[in-house]
Parts: sequence; C-alpha cells; structure tokens
Amino acid sequence: MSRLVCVSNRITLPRKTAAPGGLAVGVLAAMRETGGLWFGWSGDLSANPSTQPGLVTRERIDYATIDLTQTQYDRYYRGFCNTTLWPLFHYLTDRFRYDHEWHAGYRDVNRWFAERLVPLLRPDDRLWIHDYHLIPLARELRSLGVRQRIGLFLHIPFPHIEVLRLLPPYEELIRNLTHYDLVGFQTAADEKSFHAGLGGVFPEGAPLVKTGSFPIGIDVDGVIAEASGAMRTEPVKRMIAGLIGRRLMIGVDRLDYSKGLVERFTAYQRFLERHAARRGRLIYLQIAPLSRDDIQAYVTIREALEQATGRTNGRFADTDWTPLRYLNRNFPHGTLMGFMRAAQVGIVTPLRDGMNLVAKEFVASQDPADPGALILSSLAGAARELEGAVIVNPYDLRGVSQAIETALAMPLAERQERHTAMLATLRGNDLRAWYTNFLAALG
Ligand code: ADQ
Repeated sequence: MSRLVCVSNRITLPRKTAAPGGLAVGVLAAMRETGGLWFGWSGDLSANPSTQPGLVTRERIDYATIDLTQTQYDRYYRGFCNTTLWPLFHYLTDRFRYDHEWHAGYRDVNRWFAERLVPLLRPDDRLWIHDYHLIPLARELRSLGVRQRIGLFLHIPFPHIEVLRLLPPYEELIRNLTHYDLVGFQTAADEKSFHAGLGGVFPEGAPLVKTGSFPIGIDVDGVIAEASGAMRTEPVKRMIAGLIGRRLMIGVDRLDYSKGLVERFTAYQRFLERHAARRGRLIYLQIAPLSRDDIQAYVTIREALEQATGRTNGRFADTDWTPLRYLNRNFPHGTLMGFMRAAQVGIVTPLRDGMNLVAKEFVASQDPADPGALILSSLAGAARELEGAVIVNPYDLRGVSQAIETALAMPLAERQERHTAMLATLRGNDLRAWYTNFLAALG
C-alpha cells in the first residue's frame, strides 16, 4: 500500500499539549490508522532555519518539522493567511486586508515547504495537503517534478466568486487549485462556490478538477466514552458543584472573531433583560482559549469580550450568582466533553464556519436519557447536517435570545427526538468516514 503523506501548516507533536483545533484531530486520526509522514511547521521561529527537517517517529507516524523565520511568519502566517485569507474566506470582508509583501511571503513559504518536502518523498506516496495556508503547494511540488497524487482539503468555507474577487491575486489562487488531483470541501455549497470561481477565471472552459464534499465528523464513540468517563473526574465534579443546582449553557470556541462571540454575549444580555424569571437560574459558561493573539484583530476582540463580560455581570450578577463565566483556558479534551455533558444548552453561533466540530461534540457528549439542546448558527457547515438543532442567524440578536428560551423550555420528549436524529447523522458521517472517503476519492 502507498504511504500517506499529510502536510499542514502546523504540526502537533505528540509530547506537546494539543493546541485546540479541529484540523489536528482529523489528521492525527487518519495517520494513526494508516501510518505515514506528517510534514509541517514546528511552531518555532529561527533566525537561520535548517534546510533539513527535524524528524521524530511515534506510533507509526513520522513527524517532519521545519522552522520559519520571523519575516516569513509575519508575512505568510500573520499576514496573508490570517489577515487576508481567513477573513475573506469567512465572508468577513470588513476585516480583510491585503498587502503585496504578504502575498509574496505566502508564495515564498509554500516554495520553502515544497523544497524541504521533496527529498522526503517516495515514488508511491499519496499526498494530502490541508487548508488555506498551503493552496499553492501542489503547483510548487509539480514544478519540482513531483508526479504523485496530491489532494487538498479545505477546512474553512470557500467564498462565492464575487467575494473572492476582493483578493487582488484571486485568479492565481484559483489556478493554483487546478494543480491538485482532488480538492475537497466541507459542504456541497463550498464546492459549488469553487466551481463558480473556476468558471469565472476560465470563461472559455475550465480545466477538469476533481472535487468533492467531505464533511468532517467526530469519533462519536470516543466522545461518548470521554464525556461519560469525565463525569467522575475532579474538574467536572467541581464545575457541577459550583452550579448549585442552576442550569448550565456552554460555549466552547477558539477566541476568534469568526466565532460570533461578541454577538453571542450581547444576545445573552438581551435574554437576561427579557426573561427576568430566568435570572439567578442559569449560568452561561464560555470557554475561549486564546488563538493568534499576536494579531491586532484578535487583541481587539479579546478586549471587547472582557468589556461585555464585565457589563453583563456588573448589571445582572447577585451576591450568589454570576450569570456569565468567561475563561480563556485550555482544557483536556475529555474534561471539555464532561462540561458539555453537564450542560442543558450548547450554544454555537459562528458568523461563518467551515464545519464546527464543537457542535457535533456537544451532541455526542449528551446523556441520551436527558439530552441538552443545541443552538446552532445557520452559517456553520454543521447546520447542513444537524437539523435537530435550534437553528439561528448569529446576527439576529433577538432571534438568538429567543433560541436560548426555546432551548431551556424544550420538553424532554422533543430533546430526545432531536438528539436521536442528530446522533444518527453523526454516526453516518463520522471522522473515519471523512478520511476514508477523501482518500478513496484521491485514489
Ligand atoms: P476550528 O475553527 O478550530 O477548526 P472546530 O471545528 O470547532 O473549530 O474545532 C475546535 C476543536 O478544538 C474541537 O475539537 C474542540 O473540542 C477543541 N477545543 C476548543 N476549545 C478547546 C479548549 N479550551 N481546550 C481544548 N480543546 C478545545 C477548523 C475550522 C472548522 C472545522 C475544523 C475541522 O474552522 O470549521 O470544523 O477546522 O475541519
């Protein structure tokens, strides 16, 4: 069998505590099953990076990592990836910025990745590239003579062509995608947007690019086991004891403006204004570990959330009740699943999201005998599968506030019915189906 080579911007080395992020979980699951090579940035910066990748082998997976320079990091990672592509692909055009040097840095780092990867390749390898950081990689690899099959999976949405056109080199971006043997998207809608883009760039007939939608899922039984196991652990018991019989609403998101946290906090404040009878009886726990905190937009959003938390608690808290508990911490995955199981409401309201695994994890973590209700943004990829959620538009603050009331008031029979249906969907389309289907399509 051919070897699987995964390439992602950042690699999670086994001994390091896992940074939150759905991509790493997905790649690791695939590689654990197939073995192979995982290549990417170490997360370290160096003034004079070695041309030789660092190599570590753990449980059939060879990890090959390279360092970046500060300038590469600034232009490629902070600049083009996270200040140009990230907001644009999430339709958040007011946050979109473009700089010619960032784009040059993006090209440069993709070339840098390709040059360091090529010496490690074997003739029968299959290459699976991940995400928006590495769109030009196939073209760079091809120009260095790589003939093996190369697939790309985009973890984030693919924007409509009229949005993509804000990007000065949008045609180059589309052309770069034609060098792959397979381009995978989270949803059929993203796949359709790509084909519209392709049609726009090649009006006389686009080259044939094989595409597919491969919605990423979760390890359902793994989450169920983690969640029920965690109920007996100290951190989860302590959290439940701290509720003193009150109901719990939980949100778990990387601290990112695309996750709609400011809007969510405002909607919660509105909920407390309008539903006086619920005051003192509900605690909203928001876990939001910092991410990309050296980018100004992320600093600004963090300040806005701290202010909103202060406003809500200052206005509504009582001597024995804090309505909003806001934590910037990481937790072990199992502990998080236990927190979710202890909650009556899960709230996931991104302004746009490729998929959103937290929504899926919330459903799987629930006790089927008394499941909580999920509030889910219509603009997350997951909404196309989780029809049993209370679907909201995250910009509609009144609608989100009403959805909180709907979720809290939902009778047991209805919660069970919705939970059963959603769990069946999760099982039919789990993490293993995601990578198996992608790799089968890649051939
Ligand atoms: P993300 O934007 O990172 O992923 P998401 O899909 O929700 O978003 O995945 C986050 C993962 O990190 C979840 O497994 C969650 O449990 C974990 N996590 C979050 N907070 C944590 C904390 N405090 N401690 C520990 N773990 C934490 C991107 C795209 C998504 C897409 C995924 C996978 O933006 O749309 O679903 O990739 O393709």
